[in-house]
Amino acid sequence: METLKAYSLMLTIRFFEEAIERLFLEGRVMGTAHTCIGQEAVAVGVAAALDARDAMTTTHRGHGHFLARGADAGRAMAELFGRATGYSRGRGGSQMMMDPSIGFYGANGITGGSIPFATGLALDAQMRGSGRVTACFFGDGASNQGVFHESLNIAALWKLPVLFIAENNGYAMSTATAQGLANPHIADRAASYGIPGIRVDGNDFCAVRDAVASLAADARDGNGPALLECTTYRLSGHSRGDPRVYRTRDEESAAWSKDPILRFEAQLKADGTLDDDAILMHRENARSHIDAAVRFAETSPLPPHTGLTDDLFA
Ligand SMILES: Cc1ncc(C[n+]2csc(CCOP(=O)(O)OP(=O)(O)O)c2C)c(N)n1
Ligand SMILES: [Mg+2]
Repeated sequence: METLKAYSLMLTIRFFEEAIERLFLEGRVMGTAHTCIGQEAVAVGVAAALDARDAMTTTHRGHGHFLARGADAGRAMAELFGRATGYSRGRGGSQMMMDPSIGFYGANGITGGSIPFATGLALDAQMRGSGRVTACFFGDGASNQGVFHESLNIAALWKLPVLFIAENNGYAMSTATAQGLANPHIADRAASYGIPGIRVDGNDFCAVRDAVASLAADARDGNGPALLECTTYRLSGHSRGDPRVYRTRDEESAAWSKDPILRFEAQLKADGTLDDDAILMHRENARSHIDAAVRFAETSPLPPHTGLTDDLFA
């Protein structure tokens, strides 16, 4: 992925998430959603290192991963608005978006739920010899689920081509990692299964991209899975309407000073790729892209009542 494309994607994700937070406050979108403001470099860094044939699974906080993988912002927004043009025809909402045609096998509202799913996708890839690598996102909280350990064990044992990407964003709802993880370094857990465990600065796009590129090449060569811990910070609240009483505004200000987008912009300016005008132009383009997505969603039809029982299996 070209650097400027990656930069645009990070902006698209940021403005998409900010739009959602605004739309909730205005009462224009119902239900709930978990935004990933502050975590854009992880989503785009991983997507930038994968091939078109590869697969991704995500969590309840998955809009960024989906957009980074190439989802259409209008259709993703329409899903949040419950419209027939949405990725799940308006029936799933934020935590049920998927599009197998771009190798995106879905969000998952069950904490840790996508970890065994990704492991199964990797088994499929191995059995078919497709050369596909599956990237599986999950949070620090999810790394405490039993299924995390079961999946890492079987993936290591069978040398499955799956990359377990832990987004250590400091919190699982209101529980800080220091309160929830006996060893705060998730990557250390890889040693229990004899697989590589690497920790990178998740606010650094290039660090994430380069680590994933190398681990994906190894997995594709038949060397099995790896665990990559990306340290970052959830700048947004856990979900809609979170008063964030479990942390201080000072802590948040310190985290904002490490904003991955500002950091990437500074880097692109320093190496002469962008100047202030170009940054402004990219920001304006990304904003109009999201404005158009909201217009598309809001003017799309609701699903017809006649189809209420379609796609129900139980
Ligand atoms: C099996 C299960 N247990 C509990 C929950 C409630 N829950 C929703 S999000 C969340 C925290 C997840 O934290 P983390 O894995 O760190 O992801 P983050 O929200 O930080 O992205 C919990 C406990 C759930 N959805 N599923
Ligand atoms: Mg977390």
